[in-house]
Amino acid sequence: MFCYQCQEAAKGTGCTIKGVCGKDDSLANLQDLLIYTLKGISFFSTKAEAIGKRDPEVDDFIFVGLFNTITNANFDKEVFYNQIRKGLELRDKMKKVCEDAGVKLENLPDAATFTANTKEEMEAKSTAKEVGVLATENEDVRSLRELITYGLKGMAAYVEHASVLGERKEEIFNFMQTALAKTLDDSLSVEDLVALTLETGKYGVEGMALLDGANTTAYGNPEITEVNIGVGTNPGILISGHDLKDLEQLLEQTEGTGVDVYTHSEMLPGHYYPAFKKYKHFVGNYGNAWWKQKEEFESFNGPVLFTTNCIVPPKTGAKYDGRVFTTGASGFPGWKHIEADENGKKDFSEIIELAKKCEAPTEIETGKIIGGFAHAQVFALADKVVDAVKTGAIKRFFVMAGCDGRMKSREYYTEFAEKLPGDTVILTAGCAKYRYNKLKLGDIGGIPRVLDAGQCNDSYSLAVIALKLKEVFELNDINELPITYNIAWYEQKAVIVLLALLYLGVKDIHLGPTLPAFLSANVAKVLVENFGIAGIGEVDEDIKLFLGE
Ligand code: FSO
Ligand code: SF4
Repeated sequence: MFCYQCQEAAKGTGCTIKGVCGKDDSLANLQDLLIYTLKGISFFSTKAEAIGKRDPEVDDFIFVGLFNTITNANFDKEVFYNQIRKGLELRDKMKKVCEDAGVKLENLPDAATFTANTKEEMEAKSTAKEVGVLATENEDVRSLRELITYGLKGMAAYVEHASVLGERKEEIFNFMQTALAKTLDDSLSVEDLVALTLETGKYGVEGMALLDGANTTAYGNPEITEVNIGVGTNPGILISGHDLKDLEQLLEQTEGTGVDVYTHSEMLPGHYYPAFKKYKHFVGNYGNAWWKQKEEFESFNGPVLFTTNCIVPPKTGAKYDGRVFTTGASGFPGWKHIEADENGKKDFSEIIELAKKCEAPTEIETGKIIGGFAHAQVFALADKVVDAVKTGAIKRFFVMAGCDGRMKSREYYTEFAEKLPGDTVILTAGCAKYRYNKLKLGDIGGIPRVLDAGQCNDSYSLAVIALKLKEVFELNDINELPITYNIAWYEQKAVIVLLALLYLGVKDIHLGPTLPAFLSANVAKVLVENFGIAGIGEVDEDIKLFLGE
């Protein structure tokens, strides 16, 4: 195996024996083979699309397949055998569509022609040199191909969530397939791939906008909300991940059953949506970011439902092992996976029955956290915010969106938030917020000093807010605003958020706790020279630097 797609890549270069995430060698290889299969499908589907013969089944298959391979999403090898088998059938179907339409097919790459019918054949192929990341010998081309692929993975997650809510955009699907096919094309230069990287950011913005529209149309605009972090006396179900449709169905099905619902990690922003406020049994948020789950699932006492990524493999004998369920793109061997029926309906009754037999959660903290500052809510407060900037009550905003993770070096973000002067405001989204959302940082004239827009995809809101401020202050460039970007990353959704910000013209983003292992020296140089991307340093020095002191 060779994997360097997330921030925890071993030794800062790549996992080669076993993933720090818990993914083993053969699972990593199968994930590579699935991506390789998706590229093969895209080779034909882009040609079919060009002659007006697109197939929505391909769109779905591509985004689900990409999503399956996001860090911590799916550890179930059976899922990958199945996906590769289905993918090869779909690839050959699209090949036939091209042939029947008389499309000239020549110089077919191996991804478009290989066969693997049995699990053994798939495993053998998955270790072949041409399949993995290291198949691309030129380090810069490899770096850019992977940067694009990881961006597409993040984009895939967002369009999948939008799609279950009925919002789809062919233009985005076409781009995803075109970009995948281009990663097979040896004739593209480094410059071509840099351009494709920025185009990936463009479609990242579109994907996040699509999901924002889907979420807010279905559930209303997030609004200022106090979320309880203590517990009640009923047994509960803990829901994690990002899929709001799953949250909706779980809330509907648990109503009146005596079972409460709590959010974990990235599902916290579910509380900010008006549509979910009517559920009295939607009690609060339990715990912190994804990586604390080993302890927190134990003390939660009830069942857990994973709707997307962020699974940490349990320790052998973990008390909660028998009460975890997955759905959507997530999966783990031995944990029951709940499928949707043909109408998208999921039956959570088994989880609810199990919950009834469990004890209520053990309280691990008490109090409230505040959030719900997505674009509409911030626009509603615009006068107040603009006034505070004009009077100097707010000197600077710090966008600290992104991810949390288990590395000790992430303590930087807590210290950074604590040491920021009182006339600064943190804008956040994603699970990065857990590093400082329970600190008592106070407010500025009623505006909390930490404004949480929501999930990682709601970083889109932060961009919309920045663009609005640029307009209000009549500036020519988004970079003239008093906003500093100090972003934490972990997995591939953060990659698409980063590419989206670059596409929007945001400069001088600081990225930590470490720079991606998949950036070659030359690609990193391009990002530094053109966009001012930098890492992080020591808290005190960084704050001085950002405040221009
Ligand atoms: Fe995972 Fe966090 Fe939202 Fe990231 S919980 S790490 S960018 O924020 O994706 O899923
Ligand atoms: Fe390593 Fe991250 Fe890849 Fe897991 S996803 S194998 S931790 S680089």
